[in-house]
Amino acid sequence: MSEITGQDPNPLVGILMGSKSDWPDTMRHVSDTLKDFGVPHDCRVLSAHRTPEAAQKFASEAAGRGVEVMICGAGGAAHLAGAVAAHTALPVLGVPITSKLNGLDSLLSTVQMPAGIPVGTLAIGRAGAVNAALLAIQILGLSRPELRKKMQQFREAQSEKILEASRPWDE
Ligand code: RP5
Repeated sequence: MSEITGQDPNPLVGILMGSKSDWPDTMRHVSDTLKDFGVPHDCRVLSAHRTPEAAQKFASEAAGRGVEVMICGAGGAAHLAGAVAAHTALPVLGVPITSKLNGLDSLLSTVQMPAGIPVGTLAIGRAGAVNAALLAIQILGLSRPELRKKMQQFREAQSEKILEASRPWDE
């Protein structure tokens, strides 16, 4: 299993995952995407159930550390994003991890928040992890023109790749 990376002392994005097992297939893609955009982030393994006090502390101290967006990934009875959202007014994005029930349990546990405490829930697995990072960058980009520019370049490169794939048939 690859080492968990991304422990910047001055993070703009705080990343929590319920278990080390969430890293290699899923949460690694959050960190990799943020790295591609040069966004400092702090990745930790903390669980809503196994380490509730530590997860609460991280959530309630995040804004004071300069964090502007939280991303939480958990699988199964995935309560981490909701538990974090209960302890911070920062925007919280949830990534449902693929599980023994193919992630449907994780998705429903993350998305079905009661009115009043929102969690922005992304897709199950890698797509959700990449998109959570991209959405966090878009949120940060509201006050950072350089990130908006990088996002525009990313989208242009992405479109070009798709068009490139269909070029042999166009000719
Ligand atoms: C959740 O339980 C974690 O987020 C993980 O997806 C799942 C299984 O954890 P491990 O048993 O692999 O540590 O809390």
